[in-house]
Amino acid sequence: MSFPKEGIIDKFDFSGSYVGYDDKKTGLINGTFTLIFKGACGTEKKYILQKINTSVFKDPAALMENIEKVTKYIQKMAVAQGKNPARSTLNVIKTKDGKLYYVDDEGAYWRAYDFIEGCITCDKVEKPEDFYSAGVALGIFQKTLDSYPSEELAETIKNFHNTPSRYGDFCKAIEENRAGRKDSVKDEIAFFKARESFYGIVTDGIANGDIPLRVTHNDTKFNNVMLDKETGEVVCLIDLDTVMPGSALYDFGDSIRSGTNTAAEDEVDLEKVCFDAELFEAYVNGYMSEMREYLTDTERRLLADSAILMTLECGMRFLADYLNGDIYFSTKRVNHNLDRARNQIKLVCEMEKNIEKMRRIVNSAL
Ligand code: GN1
Ligand code: MG
Repeated sequence: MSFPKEGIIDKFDFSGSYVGYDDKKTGLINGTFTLIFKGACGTEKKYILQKINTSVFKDPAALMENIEKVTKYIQKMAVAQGKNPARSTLNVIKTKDGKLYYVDDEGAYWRAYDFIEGCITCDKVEKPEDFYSAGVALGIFQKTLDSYPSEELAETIKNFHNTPSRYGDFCKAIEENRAGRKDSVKDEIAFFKARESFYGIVTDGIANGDIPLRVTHNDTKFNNVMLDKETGEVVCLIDLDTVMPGSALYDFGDSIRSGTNTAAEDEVDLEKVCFDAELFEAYVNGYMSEMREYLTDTERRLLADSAILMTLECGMRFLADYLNGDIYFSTKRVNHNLDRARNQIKLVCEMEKNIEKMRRIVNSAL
């Protein structure tokens, strides 16, 4: 992504004088830059500037409203609990005319945050302690927002983690076969079709009232968890674009999908893709330390299964995008989405082998 024209930087209420930028290359959706400023006495201050992907987020104004409401609420709760609000969540930097985003002359949407100093985010979990902390981070996030009325937030991407609806999109992609790739992925298609009866486990619970709608993050990949660079302790969850009403199981399951994979999400050597039960246990313990008393019986019963559900959902999204001609996720090579889909399929198989063990781990943490 090319760097924004300086005119854009001028629109935000940054303090100090602009020195330069870094291009951050993680994330499959938005373009992200770190801006460096110098204050009057020479101190450096950084900000995050992002171009919102409006083909994914069709209503960036509602998205920014959601983020502002949730971050202000978390900051307020942090102050009340004697915590540092600046390290408890993101902080939106408004434009000079008080808006949550700036629309440039090409119609692109830009937004900015304070840069949280002294933290790291990693694509891969290196040690159980870090994944324990990630579980604590999600637990704190959900617990803090337990009292926030989720109906005040907009559903910025309809049916984002509605797995039956994602499966419907997947079937449509097969039928349309837009990129002409259908016949080359028959086995992968059959894998997702064979599991159709499983896809409703969470949406059915929501429909019959056994699973509450909460404020959820909806993109709890390990690299969206900020940890302290020195101590490894929890700082906060970042990437709040998909914060909206959802199920706690979406967040738990997606964390496990991303963090317990012994390989990268796009690793092509499937021998390397396994499920790490030790990391699963660490996450469960961290998460439970915060959320144990808040979960309903149905949520507790489905925690282990939600990891399989979210892995299946992500896998079918990658495969659907492959069938559609790679129009959603950013890709760096021809079969990138197919590689990702195969990787998730392997991970599902590994989790299915471990499901009884996973359920036992959850039960002992309760
Ligand atoms: C996308 O933007 P990023 O990389 O954090 C996607 C998630 C997927 C993830 C898979 C808005 O997240 O749902 O789980 O890729 N975000 C959106 O890596 O679709
Ligand atoms: Mg994201």
